[in-house]
Amino acid sequence: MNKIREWKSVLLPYDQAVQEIKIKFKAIRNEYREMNEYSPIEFVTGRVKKISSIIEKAKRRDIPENMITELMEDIAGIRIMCQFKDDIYKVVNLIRKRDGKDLFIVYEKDYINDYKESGYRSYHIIIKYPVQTAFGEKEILAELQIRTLAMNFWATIEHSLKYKYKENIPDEIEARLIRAAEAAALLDEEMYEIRKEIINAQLAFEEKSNTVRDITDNIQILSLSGNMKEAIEFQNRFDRIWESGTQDDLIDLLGEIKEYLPRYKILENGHKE
Ligand code: 0O2
Ligand code: 0O2
Repeated sequence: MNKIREWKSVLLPYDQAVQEIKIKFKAIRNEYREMNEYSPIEFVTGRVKKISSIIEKAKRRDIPENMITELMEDIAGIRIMCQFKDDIYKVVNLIRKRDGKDLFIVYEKDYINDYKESGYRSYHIIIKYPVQTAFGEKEILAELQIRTLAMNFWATIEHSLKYKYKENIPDEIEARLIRAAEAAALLDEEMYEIRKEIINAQLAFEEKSNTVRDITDNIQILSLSGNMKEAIEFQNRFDRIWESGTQDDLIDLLGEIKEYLPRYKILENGHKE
């Protein structure tokens, strides 16, 4: 078998694991949002390490080729971004609760309390993750990096500079990066202090947009089920409330519209009751 084919088949379960883990964390975020609750997860990304980076890291760490999948922990990488520092530990607890169920924690690294010399901050959890393949179950290692948006901003930029300078970043730039990491940490602290205000504003926005979605969906059902006159009337009232009404007015209107509809047809939170 040639090298390229070999890598492709080795990396296939990693790709599947990344897709699955991403879906699972996005589902947690969506559940919170659908329930009009604050989600400690802002967004999730994931990637399988590039073959060139695997080879380069194996060389740097003296890992023999036949030991790469056992010793390299971040071939599958998931990043979970949070708005605030305390969200990171909420996500860590969510992950710990799943330990022994759909994933197995190998170890954790707290690069937040114990940040790196470079200034790097993130919480890492190395897991074993079982993947069901066409050829049976395969357990792979994956790295979960949990960080705030500010930590992610810094790490993304610093990583690209490291790539450009191949680890030999000029002293002056390195010093600035350390200062920038401290500024990002300060930003996280400041935002943490006003998080209640921010979260309440975001929840109010989310609640309003969910109510508006339910109203417009249900008005459409009303018109499709032949109640055109009522649908137009409700639409006009909605337009007036939109101009000058409150969230309570929107909720009252939604309640009234629902009374006009047969129960099984009411749409709420995007689902049929
Ligand atoms: P949503 O619901 O918009 O968040 P794929 O390429 O299909 O394997 P995916 O998830 O589409 O996978 O791409 P990737 O690159 O793994 O993740 C990108 C996701 O992160 C996208 O969300 C982006 O919208 C989201 N993202 C990236 N940067 C930011 C950011 O600064 N803020 C926020 N809120 N989200 C960001 P999705 O998956 O399209 O779904
Ligand atoms: P990628 O895919 O390019 O991100 P190491 O030997 O230090 O490279 P180790 O010991 O396996 O890595 O684990 P460590 O130190 O916990 O780092 C693993 C990953 O954390 C790195 O993956 C980075 O994604 C991130 N990371 C760690 N330190 C830094 C840092 O100083 N700056 C930035 N931007 N990211 C960091 P890789 O190997 O870089 O792969």
